[in-house]
Amino acid sequence: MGIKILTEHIDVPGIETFDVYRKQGGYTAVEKALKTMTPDAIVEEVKKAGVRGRGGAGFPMGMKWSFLAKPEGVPRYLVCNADESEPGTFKDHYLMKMIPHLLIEGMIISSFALGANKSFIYVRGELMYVIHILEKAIAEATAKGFLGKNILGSGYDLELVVQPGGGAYICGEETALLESLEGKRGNPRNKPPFPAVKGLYQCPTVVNNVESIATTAWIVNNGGDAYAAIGIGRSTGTKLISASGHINKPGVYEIELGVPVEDFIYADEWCGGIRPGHKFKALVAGGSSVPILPANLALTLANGEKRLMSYESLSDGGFATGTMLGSGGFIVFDETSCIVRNTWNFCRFYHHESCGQCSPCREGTGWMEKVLHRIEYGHGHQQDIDLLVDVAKKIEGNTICPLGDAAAWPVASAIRHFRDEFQWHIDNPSEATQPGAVYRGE
Ligand code: L3W
Ligand code: SF4
Repeated sequence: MGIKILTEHIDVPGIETFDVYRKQGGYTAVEKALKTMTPDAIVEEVKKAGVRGRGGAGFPMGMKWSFLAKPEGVPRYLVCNADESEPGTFKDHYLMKMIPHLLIEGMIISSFALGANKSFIYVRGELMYVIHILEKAIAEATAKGFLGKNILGSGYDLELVVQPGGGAYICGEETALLESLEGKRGNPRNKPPFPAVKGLYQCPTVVNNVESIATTAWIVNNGGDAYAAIGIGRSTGTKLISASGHINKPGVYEIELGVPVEDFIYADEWCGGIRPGHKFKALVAGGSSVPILPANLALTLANGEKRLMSYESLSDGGFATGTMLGSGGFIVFDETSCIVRNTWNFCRFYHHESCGQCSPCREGTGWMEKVLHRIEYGHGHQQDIDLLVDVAKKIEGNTICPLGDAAAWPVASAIRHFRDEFQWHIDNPSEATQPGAVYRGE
């Protein structure tokens, strides 16, 4: 078993309570940070750690922190993005429900480092029970003097607010989240200005994912260099992977970055292989927004080396032969999966979740969904495959927020790698529309 930074104590009975968490060494990082470190020293350790944003973009966390504007007399905010709605991604929810104090500890450290006195955890609205778990944990931490006024006698004050989300995927996009937090409809804003300059209530704001914030306790306790020594290259540390699909052991796994994709799928300590009697067909490695890969490209790079679970290795080959680590939503498909149906399903999701502000996304996702639907249901036209490629291209890079790209990439990549399957649906409508019919390459 590899090193565990976030999940080491996750199975300890009662770890969701303050007392048990504290017995396992919890809140020692807050003590160290507030009593012995300056905010700048904490930012420095996070920079040294090289930890990259775990929500999907992989943007260096320390760099984001150092972009935070600090105008005199203007409040700064830290907002934790716990809206986790990416299909295939369920790791933040797991972390919060199992070990809520780890996130709270990270929020205290990060808020102190950024000079924020009021911070927010914006939680996916459907997860009311997680919201209750967090609120209970916040009440415990406050009662023990780790939140509120003059924390541990340091003179530092922090109010931590849990906000239920608006129930839309788009509210996980950082600027839509801020709009929603302000009580408005969750429409993404144009960037720049980035939240680091104009965020919540137009004040400087850092928005970080749950998993990113939760790492800061370990970084403060062990140092940024120790964190950077874990993982591979610029993919430092560990990553929570939400594994689902046709594998023997779906679940949330903490892996050291750099594990071969093949080992992650087949080793008993992780996914435990493809379900008995079936073959690995395709992989979505980083949540529904990233390009899908056929099994051979998922396992092996163009140079014959094994593909690794890291930001660089997963994107090796660009979009021609690679994909992205994204949020770590790892969905495995066996040969019984219809790629056309799956692509339509993802596209239907993005069409439904588009906020409608930009025409390429609003109209394009709708058209792609319609065309995919007719191919899947046996009414495809010969020109439909090229039409889909064209619509996807026109969306990509032409929208306010990444939802447009997120809708375009799965379609473009499915056609790039599984064009035969789309063609088969168009050429054999009566066969393709039989229940459970799947193209098997014959
Ligand atoms: C200040 C600059 N700040 C960039 C900040 C920016 C943001 C971060 C990354 O999208 C992706 C998306 C999904 N000054 C800055 C700056 N920043 N330049 O850095 O920004 P960006 O634009 O690269 O990405 P994003 O808007 O954060 C996130 C993908 O993740 N995804 C998963 C999404 C879903 C979930 C979920 O449900 N939990 O995570 C999967 O791939 O498609 O591409 O903070 O402000 N000059
Ligand atoms: Fe809204 Fe889509 Fe434009 Fe994002 S890309 S702002 S979701 S219309």
